[in-house]
Amino acid sequence: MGQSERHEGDLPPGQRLQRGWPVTHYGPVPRFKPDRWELQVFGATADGAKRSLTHDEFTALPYATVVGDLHCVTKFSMLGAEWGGVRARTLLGLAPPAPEVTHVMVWAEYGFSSNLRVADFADERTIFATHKDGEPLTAEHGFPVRLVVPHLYAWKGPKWVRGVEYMTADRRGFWEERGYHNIGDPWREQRYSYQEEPGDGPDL
Ligand SMILES: Nc1nc2c(c(=O)[nH]1)N[C@H]1C(S)=C(S)[C@@H](COP(=O)(O)O)O[C@H]1N2
Ligand SMILES: [Mo]
Repeated sequence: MGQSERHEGDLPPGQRLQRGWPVTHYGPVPRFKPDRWELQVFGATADGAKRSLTHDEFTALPYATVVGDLHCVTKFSMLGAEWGGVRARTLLGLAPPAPEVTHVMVWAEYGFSSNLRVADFADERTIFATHKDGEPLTAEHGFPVRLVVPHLYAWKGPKWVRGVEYMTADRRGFWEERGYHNIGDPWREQRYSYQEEPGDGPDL
């Protein structure tokens, strides 16, 4: 099915609709400590410098909303949520990557991570969400900041984000190292790493 044939409200293959919003993650829910929290942008930045944003600095960035779905690889989907926060594009503008950057690693509390191609990260709907449907996120859903990448499976969106690493070569994140697909496009049902084709990801 081509992208042009997709309609608002469609479910990717093999997914079912979920009522409510379940909580899914590996490990404990971190406690937010405002004065210790910072968002770091590091790796191959254009000027070689590392950036660090305090929580106040982050929440002062331009606020945007995007409508996007959440597709968990365990087969439930939530459709049409309105996410509020800071677009990934805004961060790219604030801390530009070097021209040779091809991928980013998004880091969360406790070492959780997920890798994305720069184009997926720079997508107009990729957002560091602080709110859903006008309400601040709860701790379980990623407060204070979680990434949402509506066009990819939801593990590509770490909750409790703390860092963005610009990379000049691809590297697998937490689930991508543990059997999940390196790209994770739900419309192509890219669930598992054994489905990868040459060029989809680094060697396992
Ligand atoms: N830090 C962190 N973020 C994570 C995960 C995780 O284990 N740790 N799980 C991912 C998965 S598999 C899913 S489906 C979504 C679930 O988000 P929700 O609990 O808000 O529904 O979070 C993603 N983000
Ligand atoms: Mo998931």
